[in-house]
Amino acid sequence: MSTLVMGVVNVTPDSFSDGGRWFTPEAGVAHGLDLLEQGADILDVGGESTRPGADRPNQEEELRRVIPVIRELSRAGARVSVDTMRASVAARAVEAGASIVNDVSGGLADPQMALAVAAAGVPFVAMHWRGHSDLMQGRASYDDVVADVCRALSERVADLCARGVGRDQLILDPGFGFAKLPEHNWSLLAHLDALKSLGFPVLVGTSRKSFLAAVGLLAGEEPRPPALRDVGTAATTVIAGLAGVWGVRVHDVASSVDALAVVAAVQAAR
Ligand code: PMM
Repeated sequence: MSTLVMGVVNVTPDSFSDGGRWFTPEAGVAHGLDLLEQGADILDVGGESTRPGADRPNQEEELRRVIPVIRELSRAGARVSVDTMRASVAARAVEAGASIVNDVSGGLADPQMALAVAAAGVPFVAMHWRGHSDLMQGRASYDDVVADVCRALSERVADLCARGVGRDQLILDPGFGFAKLPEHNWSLLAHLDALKSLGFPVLVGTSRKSFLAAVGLLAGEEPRPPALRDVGTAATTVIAGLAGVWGVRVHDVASSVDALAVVAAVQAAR
């Protein structure tokens, strides 16, 4: 099966690459519709920035941000995921039409998440996570990042399944940029096969992340700002597509759709 493109719809004032751009519900919906036109298979709607040091919105504020956008985009026929660490938000989002729950904490931030996902019966993206954004970069230390992330994700699988989540609901994500230094992100990208060998669909979220800021620059050149990381992101989409992952989560949908068409053409020629 070919790799799916999940387009990012951040309804936040402060996400690292696009914070504030689609902050009203109308702007969020219009952006989602635009990403659908560019070829997105899934729209990932989130109301909380996970940028290092970002403040968390309270539950009411998070619901106020995401629910109207999810409702409208679902009504328009989109397959929508909700990017949240709160069980209550996940449950309300599914009622509003979301058909995937994407939790960057893999169910660790809210002890009720597993129950909510088991009850909803929808696919659940469990990402590798080591704590909220104020703490995570202090925890970017690994013996062997690929083995450590695989082990941690296997533990999440065991815990989630013990709490009633079906194995067939799970999608795993190594969590690029979350408690990871650049070398950790490159190792994980180089070893997507190890993640796939856990036996679950894999989601890759490298889009515009800071490890892409300095790649290929000459000495003395400034790191690229997030908006100039889409070519690098598309290159990671090629790598993810060749590895046969389930999906890529990206801000610039058009370039990843093109990148995956190239992957498909090469594979068809083999
Ligand atoms: N990254 C961000 C937010 N949500 N969800 C998953 N599953 N994987 C990710 O890598 C991921 C995510 C942070 O990026 P953003 O602030 O630009 O959305």
